[in-house]
Amino acid sequence: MLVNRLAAALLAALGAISLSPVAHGEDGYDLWLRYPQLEGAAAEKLNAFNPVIATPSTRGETVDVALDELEAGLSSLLGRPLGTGSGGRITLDCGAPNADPSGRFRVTGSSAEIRIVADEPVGCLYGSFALLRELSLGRAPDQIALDEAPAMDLRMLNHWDNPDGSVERGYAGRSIFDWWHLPRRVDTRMIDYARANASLGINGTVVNNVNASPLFLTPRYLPKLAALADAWRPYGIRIYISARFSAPRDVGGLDTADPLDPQVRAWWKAKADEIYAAIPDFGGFLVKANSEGQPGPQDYGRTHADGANMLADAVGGRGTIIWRAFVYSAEDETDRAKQAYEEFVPLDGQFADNVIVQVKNGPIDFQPREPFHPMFGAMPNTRLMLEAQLTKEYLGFASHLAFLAPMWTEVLDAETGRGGDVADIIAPAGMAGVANTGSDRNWTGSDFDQANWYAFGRLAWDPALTADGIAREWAALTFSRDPAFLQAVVPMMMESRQAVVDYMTPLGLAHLMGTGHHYGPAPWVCDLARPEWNPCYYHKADARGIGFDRTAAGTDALAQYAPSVASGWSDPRTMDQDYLLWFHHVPWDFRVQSGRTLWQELAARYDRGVATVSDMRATWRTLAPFVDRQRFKAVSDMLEIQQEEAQWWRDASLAYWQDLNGLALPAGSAAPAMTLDEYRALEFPEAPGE
Ligand code: BDP
Repeated sequence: MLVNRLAAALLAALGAISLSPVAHGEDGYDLWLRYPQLEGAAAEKLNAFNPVIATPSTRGETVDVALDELEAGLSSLLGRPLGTGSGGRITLDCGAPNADPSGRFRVTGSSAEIRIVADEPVGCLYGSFALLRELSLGRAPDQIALDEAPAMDLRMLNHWDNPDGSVERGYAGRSIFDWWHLPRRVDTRMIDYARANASLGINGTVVNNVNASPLFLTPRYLPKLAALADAWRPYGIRIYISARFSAPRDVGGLDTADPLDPQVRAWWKAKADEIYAAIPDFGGFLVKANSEGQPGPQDYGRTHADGANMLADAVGGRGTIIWRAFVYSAEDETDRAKQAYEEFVPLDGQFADNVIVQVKNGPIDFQPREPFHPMFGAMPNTRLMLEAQLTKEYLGFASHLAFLAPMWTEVLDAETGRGGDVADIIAPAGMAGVANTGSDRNWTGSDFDQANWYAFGRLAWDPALTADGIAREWAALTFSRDPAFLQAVVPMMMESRQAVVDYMTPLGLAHLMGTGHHYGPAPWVCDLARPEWNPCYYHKADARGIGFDRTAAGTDALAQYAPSVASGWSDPRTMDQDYLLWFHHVPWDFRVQSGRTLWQELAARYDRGVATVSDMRATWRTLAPFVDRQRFKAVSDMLEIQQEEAQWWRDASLAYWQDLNGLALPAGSAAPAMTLDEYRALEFPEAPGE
């Protein structure tokens, strides 16, 4: 895209074409880095400033990238090449490279100069992107005053990509990583990927699925990984891999992977040495162990700490072990929502310093809404990192418009009652996002899913940012700066996630999706081998009532939270209704806070969800004048799918609940379009992502 922009700027200068924000169809490839030509007062101010980039005294690959970005971005915003003579100077003072850069920068503007100052080159790169963002949003050069440092060290994407090019829970085509042609050919997409990440401050990437192939630990893959590491280094991105715990057996020729076995320890140490010889700034390993059939230390009667510390010892001070807390076991009778806490909290203080435990936002699994994970705050002597899912496995895949920043800020801002909110707890570690990228031209399968990549990066940089502020920025950079557009599109984005909650899993319900592919409603599934694979396990509905009793009378999962938090959720009459059925089993005629019965409220929430999608479609229809035709149509088509599927979720769910409770639908609530048996009979052999 860099080349495209330079070419466009050149052509514009020759008078061959004029760049205009919506003049041509766009395919979304340029993400939020389009930098369309400024108009009106903003254009006048930047033209009056007349930027000229001063050559910095210290150069290097990262500073060179920053200079290229500034040159291309500014000329695109101006609609002409930059001057070289007199004009407003843009100066960079970038310090020296450092193995552990803070990323901090300051950008200050006056009528004659914009200064970008950082301790290390990557700070200059972040500052350059921040400057371009501010200018693109219409800020005048002399008004620029930024002083920023990331809130957390690790801001990373986790790709669930496989060596064969498939992507687990990927809805945007095939993997972006071309293992077949690497290391000889590094696709230009790898550079554009790095640019997009660096523009947000993302500084780490795990390139393979947590359900890891041991191939990534073989000599065959090392040059491939090294080629990517080399391509991304100038952008401040370190490469990590998911490590399969049984690799010493799978590819190491040993007959055990016991973390306390000296040969196993020596194998990992030698493996780490081999990797660091090829990639000196290799980030480390991400590990999913003893979960969903993955191997782990418990196979040998050892603990998660034994496993993590063995790897931590192998990488030593060179890298980090990120050990996932997403564990649950078939043999365990415990409420699934309690298992991670029960396994990990007793290990607090036992993990090596270079181990981070990565915890999903909620205690089950990336549902449309979950309470925050009770591990946050419960392990004061362990660094905990938050794992969010950008790819919308449980929120309508790429087809549904659901802006996830409101979900993530809900979690980040949640008070744990044990040393701050979740953002405070994770600050010493970081945030990981399960990536939503793929080979689709628009990267994320739909235009609006780009917003989730963007929002994740912005929040990992600064969790104090507001969701609507991020929506506004993204929409202005991605579609149009017109205030009339933003005034309509931001509220639409802001209500989109709650709409999904309403039409899929209202009032604290969870995990009612189709078996395996997780596409569409299947609350009726009750007969799968493992109890916690069944939607019935989660809703516990019958003729009398619905919901999972997690109070002391039930599984007492509530007791895993600090008393101040647990007490807020203990009384179904006064608590936040959004978590009602997560924590309580109540009769169908239970009176909720609206004064309605639970049954009436449930129907009303489903209806509200479907109605919100209709509103979103109506809003989008009014926005045609602001968006190029290609992307306008792409979004419209997706909204149509979402409308149909929202209706389907509502209808099939109500049909099933009615079958259990025998109640008539509340007045004003329309009958489902099909019978329950018809919904149950639907099959989706081609559903993506499995
Ligand atoms: C579940 C996904 C599964 C992942 C798992 C995980 O369905 O594909 O492997 O999470 O996070 O939600 O490990």
